[in-house]
Amino acid sequence: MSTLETILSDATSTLAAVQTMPELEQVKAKYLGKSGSLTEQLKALGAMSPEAKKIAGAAINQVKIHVESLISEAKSRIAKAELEAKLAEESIDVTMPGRTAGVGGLHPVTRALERIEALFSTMGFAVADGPEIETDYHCFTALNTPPNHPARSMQDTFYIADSDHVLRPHTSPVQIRYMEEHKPPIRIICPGRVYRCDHDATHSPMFHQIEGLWIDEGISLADLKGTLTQFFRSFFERDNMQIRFRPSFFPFVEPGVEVDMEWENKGGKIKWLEIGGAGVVHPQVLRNGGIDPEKYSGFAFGMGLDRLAMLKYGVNDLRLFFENDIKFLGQFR
Ligand code: 2U9
Repeated sequence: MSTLETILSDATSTLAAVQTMPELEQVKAKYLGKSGSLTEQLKALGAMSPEAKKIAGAAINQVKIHVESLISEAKSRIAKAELEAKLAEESIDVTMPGRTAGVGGLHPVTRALERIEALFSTMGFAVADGPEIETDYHCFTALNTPPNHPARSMQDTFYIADSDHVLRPHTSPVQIRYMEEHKPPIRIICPGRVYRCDHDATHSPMFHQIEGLWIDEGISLADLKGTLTQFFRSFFERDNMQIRFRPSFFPFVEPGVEVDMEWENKGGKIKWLEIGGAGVVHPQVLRNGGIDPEKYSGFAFGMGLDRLAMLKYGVNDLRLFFENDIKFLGQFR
């Protein structure tokens, strides 16, 4: 066998066995590299006569072309095998659960509020709102609590220096404004943020209240009792929950009542829980709102929305509602 034939048959079997790209590079260098066997053959042409050079050169080139095509065949074979191996290794497990997009949810206080609004709307109440920065008049004076009245300290709020504005300590000014602009019958609930100088596990300087007002001819304490009893039973889904009304004092109502509900604590013990305040709107407050107390009467009530949400969802620290911790909030989706 001539040298060229040996080179070709050697290259053919070597290239058929090559498995990886680095191996292929080595084999390529062995034949076509700087001191590869075919390169050496070509170099030897220089010492030949023109006649011999022509014949030998053509033969070497033919083998070179053949070897080059064997190399490119091996190259695509290896590339294909490598791709297949990679795909097999990276195979997708279609039984794996998908990655969900982080879906948000409503804040528990918002959820409680939406539920409360829905329940009161079935009883014919509309929702009203108003400014959080309020005049001293709408927060206190119109509600029968003139400057220096001792009841002001009960709801001490944040006063804005050198102005007659405060951060509202209750949503009652919303009812005053509503009365100024509407004639009875009036049937509204007023939810919203309110502010007081207080901060512990059950008090936050900002919290949420929901107040209500129903004014018409002949509205009495009996309507108040029926409305609130119905509301608490529906909200807590307890058809025979007992609601208790105890005499109390608030400057804007007469008579005034504290509202308690029957509540079973963790140990299964039934006790009374104070849940709001209410009363028949004071005649002077009606007059302040432009309503004739000789013709109309009404009741009003107030309760802490956050507290209702705490009881409904079993949350024991009010501050959790306002810390925006996703681990806490994520439980209410
Ligand atoms: C007008 C007339 C009367 C609203 C009332 C209460 C009693 C009351 C507290 C309950 C829990 C506030 O969040 S709380 O601390 N509220 O006790 N609120 S009567 O009376 C009004 C309101 C507006 C025009």
